[in-house]
Amino acid sequence: MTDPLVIWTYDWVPPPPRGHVRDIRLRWACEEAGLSYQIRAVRFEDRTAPDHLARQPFAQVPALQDGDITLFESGACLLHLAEKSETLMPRAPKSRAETLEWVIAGLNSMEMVTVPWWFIGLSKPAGNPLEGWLGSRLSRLEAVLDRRDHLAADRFTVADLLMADILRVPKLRTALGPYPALQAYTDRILTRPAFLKARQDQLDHFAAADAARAKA
Ligand SMILES: N[C@@H](CCC(=O)N[C@@H](CS)C(=O)NCC(=O)O)C(=O)O
Repeated sequence: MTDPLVIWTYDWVPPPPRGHVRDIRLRWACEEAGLSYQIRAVRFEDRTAPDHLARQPFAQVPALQDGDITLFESGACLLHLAEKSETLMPRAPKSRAETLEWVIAGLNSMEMVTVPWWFIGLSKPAGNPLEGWLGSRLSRLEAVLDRRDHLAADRFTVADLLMADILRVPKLRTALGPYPALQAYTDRILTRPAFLKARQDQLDHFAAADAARAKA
């Protein structure tokens, strides 16, 4: 019997990011693909300890353990999971190539804008200097999703999972009004039972940590 996959996250985070910590991407992918997995947690205060740096050199989460393979970067972890299940990535070369390109586009063309936009917006809610850059990316993605329901392969893939998670960065989802196709796409992908379970499981995980810390 093969060992179940292990998804590493923190034992605790402050309330604002709960439901958004990127281990959710891996939980969600495993739920979609029916892959069994365990959650293990590094103490938030111990994130720069050598054990954790060995699995995530930036002291972040998530990390994924699959037997003797340990991976960091949520995108790399998702692609590793996608190799295990056609639910996440079709095997036909053209569909597989489309899935790969949209995973990279999610990370390198969208998330490289959405995260700085969100972060700068925390201190500059009006007049965010990245508004124009974000708007140009959202407009182009709107044009793509106006013509089809999914990014790649004419069906749900790990690229949609990742893009929908990127588009739900706090504040962005409510700013999707001028982009009806993007809004409909995000709403649709985020009603998938696998996402709802992954999100609830993450919220429960951090709530349990609160209870454990209150007892200690
Ligand atoms: N590029 C990384 C980003 C990971 C990341 O930002 N993780 C956050 C949680 S969602 C984290 O660990 N933040 C704590 C920190 O940066 O110290 C990935 O996609 O895995």
